[in-house]
Amino acid sequence: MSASEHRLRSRRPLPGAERDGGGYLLRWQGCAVMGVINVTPDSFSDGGRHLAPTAAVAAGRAQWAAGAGWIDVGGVSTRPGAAPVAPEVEAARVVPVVRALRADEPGARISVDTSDPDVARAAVAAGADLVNDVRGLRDPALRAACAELGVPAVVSHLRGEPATMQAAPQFDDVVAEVAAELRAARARALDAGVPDVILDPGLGFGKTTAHNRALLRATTALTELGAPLLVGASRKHSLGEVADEPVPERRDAASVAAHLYAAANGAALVRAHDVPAHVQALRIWRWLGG
Ligand code: HH2
Repeated sequence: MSASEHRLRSRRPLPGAERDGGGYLLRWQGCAVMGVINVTPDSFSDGGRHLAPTAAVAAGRAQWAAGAGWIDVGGVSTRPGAAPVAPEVEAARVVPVVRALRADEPGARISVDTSDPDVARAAVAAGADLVNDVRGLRDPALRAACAELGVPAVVSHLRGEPATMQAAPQFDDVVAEVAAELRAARARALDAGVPDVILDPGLGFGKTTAHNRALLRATTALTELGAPLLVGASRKHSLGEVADEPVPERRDAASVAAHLYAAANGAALVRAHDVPAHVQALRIWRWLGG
């Protein structure tokens, strides 16, 4: 079985992309790894570890050297109950890291994990190639920013707000509802002029363990929504519950297992804290014909 090809368009130069009409087209085979760099004091699994810019840049460079396809830099924790962060503080965390990574690794693809249009603009000016929004570009100002900047976006599924999302997640048919809402969010983004989107079911964002299981098991169906699919299960609570591991940093084996399942069912990207473990696992799986 040969791995399927995925495509992402941008109107800005994107490392590794070819010229395509007036823009750029990135193509890749199989499942790539998006490394997580949380420049925060309070992220659920690695808060504080990369708050110092030098630590964040070193970790990003190590992820790129280990074979990441993207490095995702975020300055706000989205865990339930996390304290709000002013956009100026968020920008002060992520922009120097993006700028230094761009300078040190000109070939790296860099994503900024934000829902704020001003942070997105500042990060793209500093060298980010992609906007990753856990709120699915529901803010028209963020859609307009991505359209104007000419950068593609990750459109992730979330109802409500991260602070309260786990209070009482409710779906009648989680797969059908998430698929319909992602389809609508994709259309809204493209209509606004965003060059392209990656879709993400938003595992753990307003979902129970049963919802997350149903969405993972529906990976193949979700790859048919007309965009590359990103799956972000890394270290999340549901994996800890099923694997019986209460400490998030000890959930990397569980994360690899969930992500290999997603890759085997057509995911184009997995968002992971432990990049070397994921790259190794995916290489072996590909070697065996997966
Ligand atoms: N999960 C987190 C953050 N950003 N982006 C996408 N597209 N998909 C995800 O599943 C996703 C995401 C949460 O993980 P993390 O960044 O490690 O934690 P925190 O929000 O506490 O910083």
